[in-house]
Amino acid sequence: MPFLNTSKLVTIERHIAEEGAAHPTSTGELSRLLRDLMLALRILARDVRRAGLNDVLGMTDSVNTHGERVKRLDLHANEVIYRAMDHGGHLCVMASEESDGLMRIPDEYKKGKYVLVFDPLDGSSNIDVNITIGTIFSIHKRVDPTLDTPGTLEDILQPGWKQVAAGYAMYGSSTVLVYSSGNGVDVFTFDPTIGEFLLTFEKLRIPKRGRIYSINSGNAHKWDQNLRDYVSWLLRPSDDGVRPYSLRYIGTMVADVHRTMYYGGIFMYPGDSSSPQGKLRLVYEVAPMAFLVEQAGGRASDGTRRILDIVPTALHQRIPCYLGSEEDVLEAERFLRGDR
Ligand code: AHM
Ligand code: MG
Repeated sequence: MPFLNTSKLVTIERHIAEEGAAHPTSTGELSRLLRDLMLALRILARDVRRAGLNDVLGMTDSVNTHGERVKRLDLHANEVIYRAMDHGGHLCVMASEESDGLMRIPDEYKKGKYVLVFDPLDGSSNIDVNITIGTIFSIHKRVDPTLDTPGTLEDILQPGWKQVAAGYAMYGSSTVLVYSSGNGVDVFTFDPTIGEFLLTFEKLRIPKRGRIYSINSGNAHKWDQNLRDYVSWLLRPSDDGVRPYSLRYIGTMVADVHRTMYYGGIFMYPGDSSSPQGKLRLVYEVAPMAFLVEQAGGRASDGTRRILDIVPTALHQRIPCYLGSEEDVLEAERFLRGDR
């Protein structure tokens, strides 16, 4: 698959504004919210690139040359996003992997009709060793958009199918932004020389089937028999040459799902005997990725249910996940039911 399928020179801000203008009832508020978020992502793209130079790597209690306490990069990312978003007047509340409770909009700022949840730096175990990391975000409308009061937990605990937009930035060999507002998935690549995300791939489609699976096999001793059977089956050569599958596992969900979006196959973080709900968080990790995967024509399941139908019951709730090519995820579900 080519990695550039458009000849248009379009920035993400223009793309979002045009999408908004196509809706007759649009007030432009979502576009302005996303413009603020893009600023945060551009700052993070810069900071991730300069991480080793900035003394921000690793868990540290040290003090930098300016006498400031040095923060972990993931906490820094959390703050950058909050500071870019708290005063715009578009949000009523935020939540993040790095903050225990709700992130409230300060009293002095207007409360808007949207809710933002995010994982500021996904793949934290890879930060210190220069391996790809990312930022995941998801936007909902608040339950009652006519209110101008602070948002509540109820506004955050909405099922994934109600997302207005979702995306991720991936800080890899280049920084890419993968975004959807329900009109398919578009990919933008950051050009650091002009400070803009430019459209590089329109309407990305996940192949119906892939030949790559992605899972932390170090946990295999804790998997149930059906999952073991599925992974063994993936590794058994088939007469048609489709199997065996290759294993790829980066350990950053953003990067493992990004590869799956282009090449197809399946990314899994299952439940196991010590963590029945797996590791990944429903609200700000799995639901936004599931939205993007479905928007690209793929399938996203917790093994038995469509991820986007699940109503969260807690902010930091975990959920098993199987994301990727439609046929691969269907096959995994069959095995997990014991139908194979
Ligand atoms: P994080 O949000 O603390 O970075 O944890 C989430 C990450 C995912 O990006 C990745 O898929 C998973 O944890 C890897 O976990 P493991 O090391 O157990 O395989
Ligand atoms: Mg994460």
